[in-house]
Amino acid sequence: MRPSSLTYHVALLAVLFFPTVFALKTADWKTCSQAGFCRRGRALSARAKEHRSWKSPYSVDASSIAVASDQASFTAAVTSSLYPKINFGLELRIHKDGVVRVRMDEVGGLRKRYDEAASWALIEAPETSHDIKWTVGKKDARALYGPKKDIEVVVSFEPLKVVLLRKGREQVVLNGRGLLHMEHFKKKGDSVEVKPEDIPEEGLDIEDEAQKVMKLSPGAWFEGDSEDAWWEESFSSWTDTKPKGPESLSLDISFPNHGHVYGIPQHATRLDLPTTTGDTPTYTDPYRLYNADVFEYHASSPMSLYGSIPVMHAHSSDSTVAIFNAVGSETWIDLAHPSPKSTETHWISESGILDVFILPGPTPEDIFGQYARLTGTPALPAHWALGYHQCRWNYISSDDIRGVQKRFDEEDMPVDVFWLDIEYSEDHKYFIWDKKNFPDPVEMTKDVEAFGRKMVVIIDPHLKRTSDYPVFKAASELGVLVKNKDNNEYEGWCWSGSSSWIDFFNPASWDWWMKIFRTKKAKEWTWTESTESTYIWHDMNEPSVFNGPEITMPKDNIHYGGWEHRDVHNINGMLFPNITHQALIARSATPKRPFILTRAFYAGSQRFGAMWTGDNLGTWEHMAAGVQMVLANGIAGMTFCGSDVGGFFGNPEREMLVRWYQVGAFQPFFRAHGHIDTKRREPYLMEDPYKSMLRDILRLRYSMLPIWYTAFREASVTGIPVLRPHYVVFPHDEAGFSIDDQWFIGGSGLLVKPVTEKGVTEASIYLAEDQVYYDYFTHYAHRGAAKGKHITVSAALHEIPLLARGGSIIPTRERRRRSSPLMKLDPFTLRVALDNRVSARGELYLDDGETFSHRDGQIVWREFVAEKPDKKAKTLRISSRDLVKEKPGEAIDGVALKNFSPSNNFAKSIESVRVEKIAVIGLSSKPKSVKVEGGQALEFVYDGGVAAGGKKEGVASVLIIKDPGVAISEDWAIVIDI
Ligand code: NBV
Repeated sequence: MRPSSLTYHVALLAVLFFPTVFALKTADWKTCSQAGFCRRGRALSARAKEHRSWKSPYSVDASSIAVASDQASFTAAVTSSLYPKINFGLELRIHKDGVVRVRMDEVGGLRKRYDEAASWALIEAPETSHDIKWTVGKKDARALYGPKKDIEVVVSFEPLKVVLLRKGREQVVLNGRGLLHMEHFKKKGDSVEVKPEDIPEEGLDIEDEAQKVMKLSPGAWFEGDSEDAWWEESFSSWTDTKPKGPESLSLDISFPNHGHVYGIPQHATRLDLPTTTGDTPTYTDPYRLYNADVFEYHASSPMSLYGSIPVMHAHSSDSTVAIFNAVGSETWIDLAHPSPKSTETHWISESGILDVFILPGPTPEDIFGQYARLTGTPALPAHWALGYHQCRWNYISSDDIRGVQKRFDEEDMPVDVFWLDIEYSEDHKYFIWDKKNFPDPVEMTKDVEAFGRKMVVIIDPHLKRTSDYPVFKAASELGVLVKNKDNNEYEGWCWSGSSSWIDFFNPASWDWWMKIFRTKKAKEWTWTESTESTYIWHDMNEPSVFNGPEITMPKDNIHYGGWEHRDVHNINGMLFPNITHQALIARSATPKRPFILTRAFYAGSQRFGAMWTGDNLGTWEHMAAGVQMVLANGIAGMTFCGSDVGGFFGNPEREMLVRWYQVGAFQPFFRAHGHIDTKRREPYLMEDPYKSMLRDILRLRYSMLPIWYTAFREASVTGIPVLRPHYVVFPHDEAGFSIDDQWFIGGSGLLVKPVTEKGVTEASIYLAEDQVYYDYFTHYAHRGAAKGKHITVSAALHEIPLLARGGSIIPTRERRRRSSPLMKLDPFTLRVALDNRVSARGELYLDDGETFSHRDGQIVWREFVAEKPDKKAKTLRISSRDLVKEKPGEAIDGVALKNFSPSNNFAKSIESVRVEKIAVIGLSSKPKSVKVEGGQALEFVYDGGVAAGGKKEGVASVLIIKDPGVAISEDWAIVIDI
């Protein structure tokens, strides 16, 4: 039996027999000290620490500086005093929005370094600013820019250092600690003559004066005196042949005035990233970015997981800045806080050029915009994709799927999507149905579609190497499979046995792959046994290879263009959803928005769909870690994200399952999933009271779909994540910078803190401002405080701590339906949660939810405002206005509203959709009358609550206006005479 499969099965037995005791395995993955280049990088930083006057050997050759005539770029030659004959080129570009791109590459080297990571991540070549003036002095070059001319980039020449300042304060510093090192390509046995004057006094490790003029191993004081893992390296039973030799890249990036850093997903750790170096580091290893299928991952660890986004936000109460380090190879990141208000990081990558984007902020929202202009915004999902997804490994037959659907309907539980894991396929030849159990896949899908529902089917990236598998056969004939180091088709082991992997870096694979997804017969093999309601799940795309080093591909495998797998590993997984995304758009005459779930991801993956946090464990610890991970993924672009509800491994007890559904219902991607050996746990299988609790949670999610969809519109335009952690909403409130267990949903004003602990009956929520927050269910008015305040809310098992921030108008749909498409013509309820100043605002975005007609203006986008016409007025006016008209400069999915076509068939199609209820929460007295402005008087019911007026806490008053007779897509106003 292959080794990893054996370990897998042993671990599986442990899960089965000791359901809550999980074996946390780490030995299959490297620590930094087991990865040659990371060891070298950390040793470099240790040497730098030992020598007080450590100085970077890299400097700018001032005579080589060239500034483009339009000021768009600054270029210069860089040399290292250790290797005077090796040339490097430095380039800085300042983009229109103030982002600074810093690139450095070896020039005229023995080989070319991989320089295409950014081209996979970026949406287009960024526009550079011409509104900049570089001033080149003797010691440095400077550019002052920004709307207030308060941002400055300084390139110091000797040693090379790049600093971004705002108002004279350092924001980001590259190579401030002198850890920059681009190992140049060399031949075995190369050494360099080091001249005595090139050796910094304090930086020298060598005591013998005579040695200074001898041939030293290259840069001994700097690089160390051993050729550690330069030409070959082993881990466990694998040997990496490293034909290119050492080519790693080390760079220190400091944030001298920022004490909190977030991002670099994916790791199972806190949002406010814990330290890995310094006096008392939380972790002893650096954070690792190397897409990996980590079996039973630890809930708190810097270890790699399935995806890698080299993006880090640095935050303080004054500003937020960020960096995007566009590198595709394995990367380790050390992190320390030399003082509570500053951060030092050290990035060590195995290969690639230096290509760092500095995002100047200064607010979190600016950072999201700057990052989105580089790598794109999250795709606007199909509306149904925000419903509830029911998955397990595996639903075993078409009739099983039909049976599950029937039970959901019998129990009156809404669900939108049923999922099929790998066992639907014949011998794990994906696309090919196992006809014994799935004799009628198209009919089965149609039965699901009959209720507006969809199927998602898994397509793993490993292709069974057998000539009766048309997908493998075609890929092999086309020559688009990844090659091994000897340039033959790479063969590894996965679910399908002996397998090969498509090399999506090869453009010849794209067209072919796209054609596979057509549902009609064609000359080539197409997936005729699927429908246009069949969507895709890409698992195992790190790629996971059972018999490969660290359960993935050997690094010396070869991709298109001759690049080694080591150069592109972290990008590789993203290409599957990328090309499949295009395929699903292309398969229909009227293109529909694709849905693709991916496990591996990279910067830019947000353009192609959703991701999940992989194989979590059925423990409370993992439930809480999942929340932190979803927040971290969100701020790095992957906002359409969720964790397996219920936990992938293990059999959750009832209480845990209910809590897990509560967490899932408040994550963007809401899917229950479980391992093949877990007991079935569909919500209808529970007994009461748990079953009713689960039903209520599902219904709550469905009632809130308008909120989720509206938040996704905003994310798809601005890049602001759907789940907003505290530091994003209150960037000046230090007390909240480490909060990662409560969050806001979009701009709706809903603040949630699901319980992730056993036996809890109360929860403490932090309120950052002097504002009223109403309990969503009881309308209890909690009062925050200007300096921040913790409140306690009841959180018995059936209760979800959920508050509506005063000042919000929240649109919901309260009718019960089997699936979300059936809600299309349902009426709306508006909850008006009045703030301290008796006002509120909210938004609602709607479109057909499945095609791209929204790009053509087929949308409804409303703003609701509740306000007193003036301070002393005795009336409260609640109005609805058309944001399409109000904001002509805004864009939806890249198309400016002013360019929309005037005819709006979508708006017409929902003309009849009413507002069926308006609930005004927090009025201080019973209104005298309520009427439609310029129209009829309306009936209302007023419940005065319990002593909740002014600054007092208690149950707030609720005014219910039933059936106000207004349509959701029209302008209207309702006047409440108070
Ligand atoms: O395809 C089987 C599973 C899948 O259910 C899970 O969600 C993935 O993360 N897959 C991993 C492979 C095997 C896991 C042990």
